[in-house]
Amino acid sequence: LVVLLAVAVAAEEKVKFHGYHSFVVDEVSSDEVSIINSLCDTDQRMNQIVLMNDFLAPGMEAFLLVAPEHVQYVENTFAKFNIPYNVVGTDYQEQIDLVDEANTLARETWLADKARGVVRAPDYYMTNAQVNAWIADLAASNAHVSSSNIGSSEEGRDIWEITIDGTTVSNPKHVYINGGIHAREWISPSTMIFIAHNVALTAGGDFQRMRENYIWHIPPVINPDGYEYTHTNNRNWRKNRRNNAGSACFGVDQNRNWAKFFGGSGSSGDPCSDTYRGPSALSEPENEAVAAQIRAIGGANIVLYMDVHSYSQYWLVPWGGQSAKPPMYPDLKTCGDEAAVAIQAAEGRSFLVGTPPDILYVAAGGALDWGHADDAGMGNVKYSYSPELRPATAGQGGFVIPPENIYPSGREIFAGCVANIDCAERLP
Ligand code: 0X9
Ligand code: ZN
Repeated sequence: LVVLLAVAVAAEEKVKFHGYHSFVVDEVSSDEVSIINSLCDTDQRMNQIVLMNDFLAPGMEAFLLVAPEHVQYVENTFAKFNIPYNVVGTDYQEQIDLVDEANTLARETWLADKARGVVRAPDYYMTNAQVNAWIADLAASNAHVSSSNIGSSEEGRDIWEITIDGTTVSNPKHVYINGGIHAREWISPSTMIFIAHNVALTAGGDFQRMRENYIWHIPPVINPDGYEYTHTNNRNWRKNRRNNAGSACFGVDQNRNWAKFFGGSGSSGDPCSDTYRGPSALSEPENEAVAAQIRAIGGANIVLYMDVHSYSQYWLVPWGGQSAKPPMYPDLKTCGDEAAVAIQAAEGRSFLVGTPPDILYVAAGGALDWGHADDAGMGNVKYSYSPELRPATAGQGGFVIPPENIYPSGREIFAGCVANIDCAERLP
């Protein structure tokens, strides 16, 4: 209790991870899943032995962030159970600080370029305020770009959506891509911003073709409260900042809160869990704001919907909430595979294509499933995906990777989108 109180009192200060070790266990067995789960904190306020995978299933790479005073204990436990492991980092705060320093430099260079008239996509991780100012600027300087405030977060922040309509065809279809549903996955909003910038402005090639043929809708940060919190309080925050009634713990996992399979396995009813689903389907205003936009466009008019995460390098296909596949799975998989080929050709990285249960775990209430489902009031988009962006592993940086990744991530994910869209148009 004393520890919990101390943690609660300190909660307003920025959480630091000095000396935290990054432990990785490759391809965990089901026995190892149980051992690791009992080793890790069950309460998000502890921050002592943190399971960075929100959920662990056999076959996955486990990533544990361990406070210095518990490193010996974790090593002993792994030795006792004969679990092979690697320590891929010994100071998580240093990893965070190095990326922050690189980010400051990248921002200064971008601002200096801008001052001398060079307009290019931001290659630094922006704060909420910077994202919103950038969106306003893009819309103000380009007649075919508009910005709309699609709703308010739990704490009252605006949720901005970029719309790019440079179409030259009649009855154009739409593309809808949302970023930043999980706060700590910083490469997601930046990749969305890269794509928005280039679809809006780049002459020639696929950017121009995509601009002229489709109306693009991109809200890059659909969890602005959580995103802000990763900048001000805890780089490791995942959920939104819902003040949960009757609990001392904050936050709903917006990717367990959607209506399809709501409440099913892989989601938690405990507000202190990182996969807390919330009190009811679409209880979170941030999700409802996105849902309303997709309903208004109409799923049949949307050629591609994506809810974009990091990390692991996957191109996830519905269903996430159950092992059985949707009837349209063969087409979804075919086009996902074509996306992966295009991604590989763009920057040389492999992305694995499949359903969450097949390659990760069952997780009910995800945006991916709501996007695809044709139940009343749901997305009804045939081609609905949840990419997990770079890197592939915790050892390659996990959620905290240098801003030099933003352009290549943008190029490869845009290449994946183009291939996915072209495939969708080709199939009956
Ligand atoms: O667990 C998630 O929400 C996603 N992984 S993450 O590490 N970015 O949190 C996977 C989402 C897969 N979608 C569904 N299972 N519906
Ligand atoms: Zn995520």
